[in-house]
Amino acid sequence: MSISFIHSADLHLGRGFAGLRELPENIYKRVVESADRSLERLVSIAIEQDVDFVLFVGDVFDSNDVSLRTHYRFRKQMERLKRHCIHVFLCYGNHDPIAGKNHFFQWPDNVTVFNNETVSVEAYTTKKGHVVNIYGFSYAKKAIEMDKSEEFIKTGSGDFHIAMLHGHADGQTGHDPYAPFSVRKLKEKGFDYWALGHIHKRQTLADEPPIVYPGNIQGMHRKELGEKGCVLATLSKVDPPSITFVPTADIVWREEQIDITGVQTFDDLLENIKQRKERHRKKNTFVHVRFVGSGVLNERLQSFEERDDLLWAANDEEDARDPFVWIVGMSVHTTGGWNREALRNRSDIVGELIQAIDRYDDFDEAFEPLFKNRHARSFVQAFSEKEKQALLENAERLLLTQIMKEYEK
Ligand SMILES: [Mn+2]
Repeated sequence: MSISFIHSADLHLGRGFAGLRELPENIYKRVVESADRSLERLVSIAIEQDVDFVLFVGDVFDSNDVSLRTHYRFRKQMERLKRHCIHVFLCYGNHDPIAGKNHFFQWPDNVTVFNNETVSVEAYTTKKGHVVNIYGFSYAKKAIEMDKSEEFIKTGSGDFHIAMLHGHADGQTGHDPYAPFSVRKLKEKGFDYWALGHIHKRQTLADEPPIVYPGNIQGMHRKELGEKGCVLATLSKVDPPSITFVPTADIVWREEQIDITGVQTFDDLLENIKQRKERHRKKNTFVHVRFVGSGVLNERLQSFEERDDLLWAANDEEDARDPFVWIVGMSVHTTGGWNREALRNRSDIVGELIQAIDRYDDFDEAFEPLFKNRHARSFVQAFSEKEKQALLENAERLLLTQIMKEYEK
């Protein structure tokens, strides 16, 4: 006796990509459609694998203001599943709560929506006659502060019990702590599978029973690195559960670190960048390049204009390639060939500068204008210690590059 299903969350369909307007038109179009294409692949996999059902655990849409086109595309994929008699269970998350929802279309009748903020249960009978109890809830508004796991209580005589929970596991970072819960408590509740959503990084928090974040289906910025997709799960009454990640993303985000130590010319540097690009040629890829090390190219890399030109050269003719490997940005963490300790011990302005940087802790004062500005305030959050350190290191690199250039004249 076994069942199989696809577990997916955080599709964020209809998301805008304001930061990527500089892209060539054909690549920008691909970005806009990337999540839709990922969903299309996910549905194809569900059909090929002939799963019993598909779960979408919240943040299906990026907001309640997404376009008619986005709703239409989603409905079309649900209809494909319907033609193959595959049922869908869906709950809405903090990005697409029930209140204020824009209903362009009705979903076909193979889609069951958990339309209440209180946890409820749906009993579903598979083609082989197994009864699966599926539990879920949707966000009514864009935040839930309470622990929803309390409301999940196994009921009825289903063969399998699956819980859908869009929320924040203890110990996670980088996401709003909505519907927070403890993994330890979930384990004690006797369910066969916890289908989580909300955290975009794919991870298995427990094996028995499986407690799984499938991650989002399409990376949306340079911090969401690597393959993205869904989880194909098989649960059985005799064998251990099988949990397989299936990549579906249309564009993969990567990072490449290039050490400039010993690199003498821009010919060599550009050649190096082009070789790195070919490593990713199998899929549409966005690459962020980090330059590290120290050497003769440092000074010119610190210049915004020259970096911009290098970026342009690295992407030359790339818009005609299929798949494309596009360099989306470059960050410079390089230094000149100098020895920081030796510079620090000097009794001139260079030594004073480095000593002042080492003593520096006036971050609050430096950030004050930013946090007092009512426009900036809504975009900027408090800086972590690590981010403060990175800002300081960047400032040091820029200052030293300028000052040493004058000294070495
Ligand atoms: Mn969320």
